[in-house]
Amino acid sequence: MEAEMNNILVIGATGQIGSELTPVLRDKYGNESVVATYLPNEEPGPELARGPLEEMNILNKVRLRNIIEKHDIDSVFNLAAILSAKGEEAPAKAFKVNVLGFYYLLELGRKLDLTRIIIPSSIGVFGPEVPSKNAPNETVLRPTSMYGVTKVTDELLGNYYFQKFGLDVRGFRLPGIISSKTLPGGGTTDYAVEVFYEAIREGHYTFFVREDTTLPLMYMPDCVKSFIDLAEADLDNLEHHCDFNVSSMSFSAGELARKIEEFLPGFTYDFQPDERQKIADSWPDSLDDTPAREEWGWKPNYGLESMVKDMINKLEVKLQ
Ligand code: AKB
Repeated sequence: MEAEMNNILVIGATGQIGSELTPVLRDKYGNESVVATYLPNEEPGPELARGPLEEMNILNKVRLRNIIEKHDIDSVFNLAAILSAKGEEAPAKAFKVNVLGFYYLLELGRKLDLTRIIIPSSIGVFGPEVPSKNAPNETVLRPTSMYGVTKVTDELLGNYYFQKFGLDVRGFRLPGIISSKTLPGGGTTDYAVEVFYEAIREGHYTFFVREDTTLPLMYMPDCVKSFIDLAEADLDNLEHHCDFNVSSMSFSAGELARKIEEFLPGFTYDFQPDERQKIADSWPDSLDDTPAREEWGWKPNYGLESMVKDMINKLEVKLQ
């Protein structure tokens, strides 16, 4: 049986995903029904101001509770996270934001009887023991980054709150997300976004991973679709809750560079791996996402060629 999402809270609405998911949720559910939060040091921008806006840090649990009560929130998308590269620089902060912040939200979800919480997990949950090709949904999770440790914990916590308290918590393991609106903030897969900006602005990009580094990636329109499809899926059909693999495309840094070169002749590139290479090497090349396809009908629309074409079209307008 499907419960409705009437009043939605998006935590972290200014980030790479939040800045694109929030407007789509507002188009679908109405401007007034989607409350967007931003951090005290951030500028939310005019687009996010077309609906209710609240300044909030997820670690401020009193304010989180006040906002949920003030807007009579029933469903929460939690996009507050410290990503993999930043998590290695600031592991304590990553633990607090990614685990403690989510725990506060789960506790409020239980106490205030929220209908639904959606939280992205990540390919960061995987470690080097996992088969690199078509990493299974059910496999050993021994990540080597702090980010991965926090995301495995979040998956387990979300599943626990569902089993123990019946709180409907849902999530999937996002690959690296490629998008043209807002830059990602401190992940290992950031090269797959930065390369487009530099190719258009400078005609050259130095990748911070090796040419043969192959990872699962996804274009933002598919990422937004995955959030909405999972959030709207019928609970009765879900055997998994917070730990779905979701796959879209996989390619190496070299393949991405050569595809961009086809659209931007004269683009040059080289490869100077840094400390992020170690994280990339610990993640699988591709994922088996059969449970997501079977339980909530996951199906992406974009591949390498259509994504590169659309990114270049959008960024050529944005950067001119
Ligand atoms: C990162 O690189 O940390 C993120 C992710 C794959 O979760 N983009």
